[in-house]
Amino acid sequence: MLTHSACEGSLPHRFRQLWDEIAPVGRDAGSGGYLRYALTAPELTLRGWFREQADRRGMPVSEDGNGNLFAWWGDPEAEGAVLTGSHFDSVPHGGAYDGPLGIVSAFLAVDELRAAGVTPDRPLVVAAFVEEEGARFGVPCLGSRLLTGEIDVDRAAGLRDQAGTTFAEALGERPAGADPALLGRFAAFVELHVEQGRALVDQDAPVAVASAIWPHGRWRFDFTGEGNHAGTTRMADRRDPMLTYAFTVLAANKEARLRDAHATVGRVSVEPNATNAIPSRVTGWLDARAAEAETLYGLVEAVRAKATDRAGRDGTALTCTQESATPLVAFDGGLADRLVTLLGAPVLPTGAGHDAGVLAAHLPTAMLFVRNPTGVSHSPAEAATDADCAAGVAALARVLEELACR
Ligand code: HGY
Ligand code: MN
Ligand code: MN
Ligand code: MN
Repeated sequence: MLTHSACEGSLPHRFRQLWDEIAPVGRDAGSGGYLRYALTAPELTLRGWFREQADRRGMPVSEDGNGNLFAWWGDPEAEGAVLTGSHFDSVPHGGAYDGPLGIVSAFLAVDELRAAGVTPDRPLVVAAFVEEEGARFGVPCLGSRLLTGEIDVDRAAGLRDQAGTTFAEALGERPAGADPALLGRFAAFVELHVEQGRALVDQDAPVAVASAIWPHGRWRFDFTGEGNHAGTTRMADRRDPMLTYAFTVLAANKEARLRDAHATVGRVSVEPNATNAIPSRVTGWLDARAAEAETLYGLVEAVRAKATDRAGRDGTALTCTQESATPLVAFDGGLADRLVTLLGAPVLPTGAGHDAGVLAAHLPTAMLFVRNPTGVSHSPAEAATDADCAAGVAALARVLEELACR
């Protein structure tokens, strides 16, 4: 058995040393946040770092043709492998921990197991999934959706970033799509992630086990009107899509509060985006989440109905397109119970999406959350202490040992 004393005294220090290797990559000096979009220079640097880490540990790396990387400790052809890892990519000006913490912790957990003389009976695999945030190509968890066949390959290949580059072009090939043979080699997936709220601060615990992910999705609202001169167009003559957009944002907030759900419009684009022109078009992206699918879809329908009604009054037009959807994810109860018993950790649901949520439909999957003292995420203010990160590594190592040693 792995004992806590394996390298405990030095673990926060070793965490910091490894962490500092990637800390500067893609960091914006102005905001202090990260611009690590999938398959752009900073993320490619991190993927190179992943290969170096695997190499240092004698772990061969395989790719699945979808942009996902896998580093293997043990025979890549063997069945029953235990998968861990997360993603490198960030939202615009995102925090340091969302994603990379799961990958750095995975490599350190391998080190912990080796230092304790543990030899797994099944392969242990560290993964880096591509485009988890959907910040570049619009669809979150794109890599894991491709691997599991949860997104059509042609649709994924043709997704474009804001410069017009397709995902296939960025990847350098048409994505390979579902790989049931590879998936079939994994007996379990455990993703460690920074907590994206304050529950562990309130509960005074460094690590939790996830119970569920709220159903959530993204909807694009395109409002069109008539572009015109700001100084000469009478107020009564305007067909201003910004008004319909603004009304819709307020409606989304109100409808979410009524239902104890979450609605956010965090991205907007305006044409022609001139101070002295009434816009011709405004596009807003609605991110909506709720504990139950019925509540989620009821919320989106209510927002759409109110926006449509308002568009009629503003003389504008509205189209609403669903860009992604993630159903309720209830993590494997048996696996979560095992982890809770092993770690004595609290259990948390979350409103955040993860590759673990996609993989959960295909293999027994669990998540560990590490306390975030600010409770803030998708922002430079996201945080975790070295001590809590070390507790996360130790917890992950124990879990991997439990799952990979018969
Ligand atoms: O948007 C999300 O829930 C995430 O953190 N990927
Ligand atoms: Mn995120
Ligand atoms: Mn994440
Ligand atoms: Mn003029």
